[in-house]
Order: sequence, then C-alpha cells, then structure tokens
Amino acid sequence: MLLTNATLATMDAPGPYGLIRDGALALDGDRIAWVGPGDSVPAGWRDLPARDLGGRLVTPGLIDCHTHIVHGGNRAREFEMRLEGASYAEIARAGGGIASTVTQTRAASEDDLLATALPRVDALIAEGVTTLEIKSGYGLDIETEARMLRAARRVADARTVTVRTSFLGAHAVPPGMSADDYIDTICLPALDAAHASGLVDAVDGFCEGIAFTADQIARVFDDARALGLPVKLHAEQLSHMGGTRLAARYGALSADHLEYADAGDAAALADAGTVAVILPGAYYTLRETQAPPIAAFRDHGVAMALATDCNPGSSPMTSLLLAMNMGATLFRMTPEECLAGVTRHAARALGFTDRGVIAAGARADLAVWDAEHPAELVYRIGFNPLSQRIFGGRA
Ligand code: DI6
Ligand code: FE
Repeated sequence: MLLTNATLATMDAPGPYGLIRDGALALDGDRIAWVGPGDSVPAGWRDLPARDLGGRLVTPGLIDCHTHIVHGGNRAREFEMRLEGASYAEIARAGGGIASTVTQTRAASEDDLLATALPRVDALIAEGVTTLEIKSGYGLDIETEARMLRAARRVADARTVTVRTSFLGAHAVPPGMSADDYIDTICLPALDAAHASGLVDAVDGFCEGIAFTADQIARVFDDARALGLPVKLHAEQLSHMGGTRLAARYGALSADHLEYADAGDAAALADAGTVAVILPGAYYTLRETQAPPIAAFRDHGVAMALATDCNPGSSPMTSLLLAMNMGATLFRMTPEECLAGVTRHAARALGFTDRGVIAAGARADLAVWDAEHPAELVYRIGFNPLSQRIFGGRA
C-alpha cells in the first residue's frame, strides 16, 4: 500500500520533527518499505494501490512506555482525602495508597483485571497508541503478581496493540513485613516464577522513602541480571534516594519520574544511555512543586520519554496527548521533545529498535491526524484529532 499527500513527522529525518511535507510512504506487510517526498517514489512502489491522505499529519504510532493500567478498583476516596488535606505519603503510611490497590487487586480474578483494564487501554488506543508498557506491582505475592502479568499479556490478544510487561514486585512493602524479608521471601521468588512462565520483559522497582532503598533494589536488579532481563526504575520521585545512579550503574533502559534528580544524575543517565521517563500526570495529581531537571537532561543529551504513568493513585490518566501537553506546560519541554517522548524515545525506554520512527524497515505502526503541524498535538487540551491508526500495516 502507498500512502500519499501526507505531512510526515518521521522523528528520524534531519530537521525539526524530521518533517517531510508532501511526503509518501510505502508499506509492505507489517513494515515501512520506503519513505520520502511524494515526487520521488521509486519505480517499484509507484504502482501500489495508493491512498491520498489529503495533506494530513502522520506520526509514528504513539508509545506509552510507563503504565500500571492493570489494577483492581480505584482510589477516588483517597482523591477526596487529599483534597481535605491529607498528603500522598500520609495516606500511604496509614495503610492506604498502594496497599489499598493491593487489596482490591488480590480480590480480582484475571478476567476482572483484563476487563477493567480494557476501557483504559481503549482510551489510549483512541489516541493512536500502538505500543504499551504494563507493570505488575499491586499483588506483592507470587500468585497475584503473575496474575497481573497474565492479564497484561492478554491485553495484546484482545486489542491490536503491542504490550511490554515489567515485573514491579518491589513496588511497596506489604503491611506487617520488613522490606528485606519481603524481597528475599516473596519478591525474588515471584520474579523467578513469573520469568519462568515467560511473563516478564523487564524488571522495575520503586526506590523511595515509602518503598525500597537503593541497596534493596540492587538485590532485585542482581536477580534480573542473572535472568538476563533488562531493568528500569522509579527514581527520585518524592525524594533523592540515589535510584537514578543505581539505574545508570545497571545500564537500565530507563529511570522514571526524576523530580528530585540533580545534574550529576543527568550526567550518569547520559553516560549509561538510560532514558529519562518524565511523568507529568503524577506531578500534576500530587501537586508536586519540584519539577524534574529538564534543562540538565537537555544539556547532557539525555533522551527524554513521556508517559501517562496510568495508575489508580498518583496518575489516574489515560491520555498520552494530555501527558504531552503537561510536559510542555508544566516542564517547558518543547513540542518536538514531547512528540519524541511518546515515539522515538519511548521506544528506547522499552528496548525497541524497530519502532517510534517513520523509517524504512521500521514497523508500520502509524497515527494519522487531522492536523497540519505536529505542535497541534501538544498544544490542544482535551481534543483528539486522530483520523486513523495503522497497526502493523493494517488500518
Ligand atoms: N510511583 C507512582 O507514581 C506510582 N507507583 C510508583 O511507584 C503510584 C502508584 C499508586 O499510588 O498506586
Ligand atoms: Fe509508575
């Protein structure tokens, strides 16, 4: 199939957004075969059945590289409590927060977990998302962590979307247990079991005062390394705990949140080639005032991704378009950085080398927009200009 008369934000060619005006695109099966100006389509592709896109904008299919979209229940009551003055950390220490979602997730069947996740997944898909990361971390026992991951895998059977799973056993310490005991007796065995069942693509953790220290996370990362699994980490979200440098030391795919990261952390990420995943939905929801050091990331050449962090506590958000708008308005990321954050750099944060750009050889995951310029995707609030989504070459 040949797509013609398109404005291509390739995120790959030279210049802002890798923009090609009056562009064309040849698809061969689930791959992009050729991309370039419409007047130079090579002979071999010129005779393909053509579709005129009427000048519409085409971007790579969007990638949400950090979600907790599979979970039981919701925390609307805690939202009310925060409005009445309680802080996120206070609610967590009082047995609410992540622990309350753990209770609701343990009570949910695998079918329930899938059924409640799908409407949220559909909201992302409606905005052109073609690849999605989903974490465990609300089970905190061997059986429920695996059940969450099985439900996550089933999302990819139920919908035309690629799913990457992350094992997040080191998300919170279950009540009545020490963090060290939890890691030794539950988290590591749960990781080994989930991996043995083929459920784990990467290993994540929450390095935070209300969760695990860098030394405790290191033990989880050592197990991941022994299993040959890549790592990523929730780091410096609410305080500076040294998680970013730990992640860099382990060559992590990404370090995520990073509100309290400093210039030294930025240098460490740059050296390691670790992506900084920026999560403005959590910053917004928790009314944080410390913004991540975007300028330092930019100066050090750290690749920045943007994601929803879709979760029932700190970021009940199912819009990657809104995440882009927040990245720009709250953190002063440029619209080009925002779009790279949900395409090219989001792919890297998941270890993909075959997507996130419009280039020959890449997967034919595309989003077609009723827009003339890519900045329109970032600047509007609550408006979805998606015209069409192409997943693996299929509309
Ligand atoms: N950081 C977050 O923002 C989420 N998890 C994490 O480690 C919050 C999860 C929740 O509140 O349920
Ligand atoms: Fe998260």
